[in-house]
Amino acid sequence: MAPNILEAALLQLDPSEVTQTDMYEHVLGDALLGSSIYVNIGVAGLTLLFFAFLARNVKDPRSQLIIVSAIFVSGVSIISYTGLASGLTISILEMPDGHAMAGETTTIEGGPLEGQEVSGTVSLWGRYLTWAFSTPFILLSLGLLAGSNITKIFTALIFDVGIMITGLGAALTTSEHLMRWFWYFISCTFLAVVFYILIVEWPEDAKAAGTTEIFNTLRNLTVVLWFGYTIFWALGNEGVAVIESGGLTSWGYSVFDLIAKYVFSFLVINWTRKNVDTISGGADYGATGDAIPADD
Ligand code: RET
Repeated sequence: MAPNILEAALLQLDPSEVTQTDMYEHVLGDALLGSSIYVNIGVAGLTLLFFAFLARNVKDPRSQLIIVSAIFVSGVSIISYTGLASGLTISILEMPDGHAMAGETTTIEGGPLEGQEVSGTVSLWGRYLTWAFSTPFILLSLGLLAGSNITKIFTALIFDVGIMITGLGAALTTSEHLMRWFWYFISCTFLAVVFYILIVEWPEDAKAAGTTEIFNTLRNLTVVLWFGYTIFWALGNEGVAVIESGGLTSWGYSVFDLIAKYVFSFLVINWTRKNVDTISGGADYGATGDAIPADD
């Protein structure tokens, strides 16, 4: 006989009873969710090797700096998806009253808790945490390509970190529904600062540096995709839950990541290795100490 409402509530586990091992098993047991994570670990690893191979003959330090910055986006991606796959940066959270997923339960898909109901929904909060480390390298390579100055690059990077940390705040806040959207609002204002630099400031710098064409391509890709992430968060299971499934929401981000990270980095690295003369700051670029030639 099916349990009545009271019995069902009693049978439900509290999220605090779900361990890291249970989350690891859940990812492993949920084909849709699991594949959205494992595919990216593989692609990140392959692109790390491929990009290093592509850039193997570049000797100019300024070109290498841009390339290393783009390569490390894949480095952070491995960290990010390994955190999710291992159960370390993924949790079941109970959404506050008023949220579309309030009162929802999650069925654990694998391991000893297989089939067990837990109150709350799966949050892949590790994504937002690690975006704080990957996206600055995307912007660094873009700012250097545009030949921008330290002040503008620094401004873009710190506001970018701000976007992701406040995004993490939005995802992890369970006390009050409105506070989630307040975090989201702060995050969007930081995004506006980054967009201003991308759309107004850097194109001027890129013109002077002779990199307008590649800069515009990468800038357009970035603005469209980053706007996409922002809308997708609002529509996914952490926002208004037009997309309720955790697995589908996760796949959405994974597809965005494939383009915003690997296609972006490929374009940066491939262009840079073929245009070292445009990018070069000389053999001493960035040298410190004794390597800097004396004036006299
Ligand atoms: C969140 C939610 C809060 C509001 C805003 C967001 C924007 C996220 C962006 C993410 C870009 C991620 C990339 C990852 C690749 O490694 C955090 C979704 C504004 C712009 C490019």
